[in-house]
Amino acid sequence: MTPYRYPVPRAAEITPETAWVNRRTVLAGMVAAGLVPTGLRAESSPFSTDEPLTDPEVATGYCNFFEFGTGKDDPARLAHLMRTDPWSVTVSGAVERPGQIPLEDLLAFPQEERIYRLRCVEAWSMVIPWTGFPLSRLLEQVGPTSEARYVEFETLHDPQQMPNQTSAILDWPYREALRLDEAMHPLTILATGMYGAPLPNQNGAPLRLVVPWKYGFKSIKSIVAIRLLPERPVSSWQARAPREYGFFANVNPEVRHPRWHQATERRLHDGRRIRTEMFNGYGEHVAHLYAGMDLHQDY
Ligand SMILES: Nc1nc2c(c(=O)[nH]1)N[C@H]1C(S)=C(S)[C@@H](COP(=O)(O)O)O[C@H]1N2
Ligand SMILES: [Mo]
Repeated sequence: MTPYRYPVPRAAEITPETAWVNRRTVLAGMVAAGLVPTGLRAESSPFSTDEPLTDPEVATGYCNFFEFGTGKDDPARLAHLMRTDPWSVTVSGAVERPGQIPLEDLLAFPQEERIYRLRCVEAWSMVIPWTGFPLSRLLEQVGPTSEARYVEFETLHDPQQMPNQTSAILDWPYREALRLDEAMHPLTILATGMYGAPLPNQNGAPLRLVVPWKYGFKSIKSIVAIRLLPERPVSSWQARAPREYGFFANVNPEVRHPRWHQATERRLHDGRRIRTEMFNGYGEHVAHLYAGMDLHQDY
């Protein structure tokens, strides 16, 4: 398969297979015609990789979003059940200005395009052009107090819209967290779109975290709550299997996961197996955050 290259192919070149492909094709057409919302007209970033992009049909069809099922195609089939409008994010805890922020206010922040590698702990990876804004932009607006050390995120919790939340596979809602300095790092973004179009539901619409030097499970989808905390919280994956999922979850080829080697990864767009890089290749930007830490201990 030839590597996918931006911009997206003309709608006529894509064979619609299912309803969700159809919707995405329509979006691609809208992008080409300049009809996407102005909030998604993004500046590109020096943080972007110039590696070939993953085909959008792969990135939107092969997903992990356990709220809709554990199969890779469950999210694409079922995520239309989630209502993303209206949407808001509640910010609470150790902040000067807590409150409920409507999605529209977040879309009004200047949006940038960031082409990032996404490395799943299951040892596959993709290259995705996200649209979004630095999480620091939002945190500066709400003003962390001197107590704030960690930032916790929570996904929507509503089994009516997320059918697999009736299962006990995770302690819902899905929760993730970062240390405050990781959250403030300029590589850390809240994504509102991908491939120049609004985020498809299965990829975490309308707002998801993207932390490219960490395993994919840190990049929590469909965020409804953000809490600033003095103490380190326990994430959903840590609670489920603490030996398998550490708090930091930095991509590290030297620390193996009990079920998957982390030394190599499979690029989903061409099936190529490549060597995994420390911090997913973002070490020059983030290694200093972990100076003096034993990353075998703090995995
Ligand atoms: N709420 C929520 N966020 C989630 C997940 C999930 O199951 N639920 N899966 C995570 C995992 S394991 C990965 S690899 C990425 C996958 O993102 P993608 O499907 O957009 O590629 O989302 C992460 N965010
Ligand atoms: Mo993952």
